[in-house]
Amino acid sequence: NNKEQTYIMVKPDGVQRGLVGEILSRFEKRGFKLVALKLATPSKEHLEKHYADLSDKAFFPGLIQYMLSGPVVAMVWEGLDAVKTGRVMLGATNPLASAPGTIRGDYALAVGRNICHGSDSVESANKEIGLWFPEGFAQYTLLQETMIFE
Ligand code: YYY
Ligand code: MG
Repeated sequence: NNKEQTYIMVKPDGVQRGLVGEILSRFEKRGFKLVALKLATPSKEHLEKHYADLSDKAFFPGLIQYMLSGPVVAMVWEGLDAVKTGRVMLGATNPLASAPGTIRGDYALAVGRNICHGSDSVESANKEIGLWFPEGFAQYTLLQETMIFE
């Protein structure tokens, strides 16, 4: 099957606006398995690595400054097609283009304050999981798994 892991992060604006529980809850209720979770205060260097692909963009300095403005909640979620489905749950990068029902479409307006991050490919997910959780994470069985997966 396509069981994957994806890196999902509540950005500083999402934490400040009290949306951590809401975002966690959406992934839990969808049936994904929480495999890692922490409140983190990453360094500038760490964030520059996370967003390395965007380093030549005009918005990059502002993006890094915003990401440094407060703690973030770093998570890894596992399940069927987790990377693609995670992106669908987040909505489009620009919240003005995000469908209602998505996290950004329900809670955000501005591209530079779009409250959450999700890996865009399995390759990026593996890179991001390694960057944010070098300590690794606990293995456990999700007891409701037979009710979620065929
Ligand atoms: O993966 P995703 O977060 O949806 O978008 P990216 O193209 O990877 O850009 C990362 C991040 O940069 C985006 O979530 C907001 C910010 N950003 C911006 O401030 N202005 C843009 N025109 C594009 C992206
Ligand atoms: Mg991206």
